[in-house]
Amino acid sequence: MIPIHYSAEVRAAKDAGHPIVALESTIITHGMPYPQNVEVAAQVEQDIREEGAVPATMAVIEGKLHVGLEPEQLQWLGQAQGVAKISRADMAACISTGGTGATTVAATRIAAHYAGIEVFATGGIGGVHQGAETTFDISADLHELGHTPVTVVAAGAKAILDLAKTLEVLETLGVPVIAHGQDEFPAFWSAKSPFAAPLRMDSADAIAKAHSTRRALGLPGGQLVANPIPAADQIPAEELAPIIAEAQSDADAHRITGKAVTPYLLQRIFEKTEGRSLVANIALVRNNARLAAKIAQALVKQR
Ligand code: PSU
Ligand code: MN
Repeated sequence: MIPIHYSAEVRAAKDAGHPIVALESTIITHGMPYPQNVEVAAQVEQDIREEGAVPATMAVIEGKLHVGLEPEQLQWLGQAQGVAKISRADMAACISTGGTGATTVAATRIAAHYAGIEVFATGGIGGVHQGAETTFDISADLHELGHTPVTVVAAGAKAILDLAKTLEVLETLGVPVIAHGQDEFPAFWSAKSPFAAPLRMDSADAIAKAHSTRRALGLPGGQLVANPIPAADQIPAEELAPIIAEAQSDADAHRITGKAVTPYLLQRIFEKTEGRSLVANIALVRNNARLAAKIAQALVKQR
């Protein structure tokens, strides 16, 4: 077995059987600028505590798998240069070579499951990119949702993606997509999209029951809970559409490929919205963290 380096808080919660919520770290190293990244990460952890659960931010630091970061480790990671973005494909290599990497949705799910954590909060999952019919750019996050029995709360898939194709792939992989409190699949910065979510649930309890039922049936894979951004914080989809299109054509013109695509698009959208995309991103991550904490608590109570 690969040893897990727990934060003191997560170790105590594990021993006591308290609810724990996993958090990713790519959003810190590749999704937001310093120092907001560290402030937001600490704030999201605090939101989870205030809802009665314990946060476990994942990262690989100098070859060690960390489940829960101490405040000084979070500070360090938020400023570190050259941190890898690790997904399913690079996780083992990062650990075996003594590397340092931030975990994407896919890698965070792997780490959470390895540490026995069943609930995870993030901003938006990766998915099928626009133009995937020629580039084949489909995030490993989707396959991981089909593999690992962890429920993730996200504000849908990022609107930079092809949402229709993303929903089709999730269906193919047998991933339940559950909209929280509305019928539509949310579009990250906007609460609504033109797409209906396949499932809808209105409480953390119902989501926790569905999670346990899936496990009891012996089905591999986890659930995607699509939690809309609070109405007051959203950016209307009509306003964002041309900005996303410009960012995508910039990415094409600069031949951005592979892992660099998502961080590049998010950065361009940040610049073109003069930072508004980041404000919305922070609001939705915090909202997701609170719902994830409630689901983790419901799971513990139902046991
Ligand atoms: N959401 C954000 N910023 C990010 C990401 C999500 O607001 O940086 C990251 C997540 O870690 C997600 C990853 O898993 O982008 C997807 O990358 P890719 O499309 O390369 O699979
Ligand atoms: Mn990709």
